[in-house]
Amino acid sequence: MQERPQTLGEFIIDHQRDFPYASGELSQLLSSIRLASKIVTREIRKAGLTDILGSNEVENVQGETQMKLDDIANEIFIKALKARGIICGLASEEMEDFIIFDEEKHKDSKYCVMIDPLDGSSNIDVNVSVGTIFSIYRRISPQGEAVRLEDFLQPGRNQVAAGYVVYGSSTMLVYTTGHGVNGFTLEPSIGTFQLSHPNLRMPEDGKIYSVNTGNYLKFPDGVKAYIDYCQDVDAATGRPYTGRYIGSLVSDFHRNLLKGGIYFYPQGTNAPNGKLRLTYECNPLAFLAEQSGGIATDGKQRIMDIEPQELHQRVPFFVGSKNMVEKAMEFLGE
Ligand code: AHM
Ligand code: MG
Repeated sequence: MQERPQTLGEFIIDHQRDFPYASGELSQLLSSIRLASKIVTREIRKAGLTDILGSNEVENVQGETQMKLDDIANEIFIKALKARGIICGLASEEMEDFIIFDEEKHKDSKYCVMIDPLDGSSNIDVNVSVGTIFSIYRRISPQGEAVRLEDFLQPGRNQVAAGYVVYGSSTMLVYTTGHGVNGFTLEPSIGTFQLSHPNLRMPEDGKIYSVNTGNYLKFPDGVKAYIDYCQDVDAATGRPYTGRYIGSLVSDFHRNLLKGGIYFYPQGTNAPNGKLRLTYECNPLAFLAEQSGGIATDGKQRIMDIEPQELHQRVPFFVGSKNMVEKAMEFLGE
């Protein structure tokens, strides 16, 4: 009989020894994310069947219409993460302020979580993949006190772990603790995540570019020139590249991680810092990109070296295969 693939639970316990002084809290935290993502999977899978589809007709803090499933996913993750008393606070893209967990059971917890519970949610109505993005930091304020804003405004290089769940044709959870990137696919009949993509490496080169070209005229000249380069014909470098843009960051990133490619959401005349949020979206994906051999930059500096100034800060974002991002930066520099 074929050997059974390792489950995520087994993998987490096995890799606890990557952290010599770890007390098991991070493992528990990852288990809570695993549980929440299974529940969110269940909700998403039946979205077309129930009245949870559609807009809540309320706007989130970013002024965007919030879908009902955004709320549901947000609550599921908060509940799962709060239940075990393993984190001291959480910030979510769906909420203006961070939440402090200060009940007795949280008093010794040293981790805080930043989360985009359902990214790309405008795709839900049309049955296209969406995702959850998460990022874990060790608090810098003293344990036992209420978590503070500074705990959430740490640069991405301080991340202890980060990952995403993509609710696609299958549900996959991909994460890193700074020791490479591993991907797990949910086996729906038994409800366990199984190690399906061990030690993921993003190809150094790729032939896919992902950008909303509808914004072309608003982009800086360097970005326009790079898009023109992607579309140019040159057999030696395999151009024109293939344009693929789902409009669901996790899915676009995931495809490029597996196949090689570049995703970018640059600044534009309408959006001086682009659209994506540094803390909830760019930092965790930058950590995964770097851990798999790729690059993530805002066009000037490494994403994970940016000192965040506010929770919902936006930054231009260029992420993907090393050689492709470097090439794009050449155009931006000119
Ligand atoms: P969201 O967090 O409100 O869902 O927005 C983020 C999403 C990304 O998933 C996606 O890459 C991008 O917005 C698409 O934006 P646009 O439609 O402007 O191209
Ligand atoms: Mg988002």
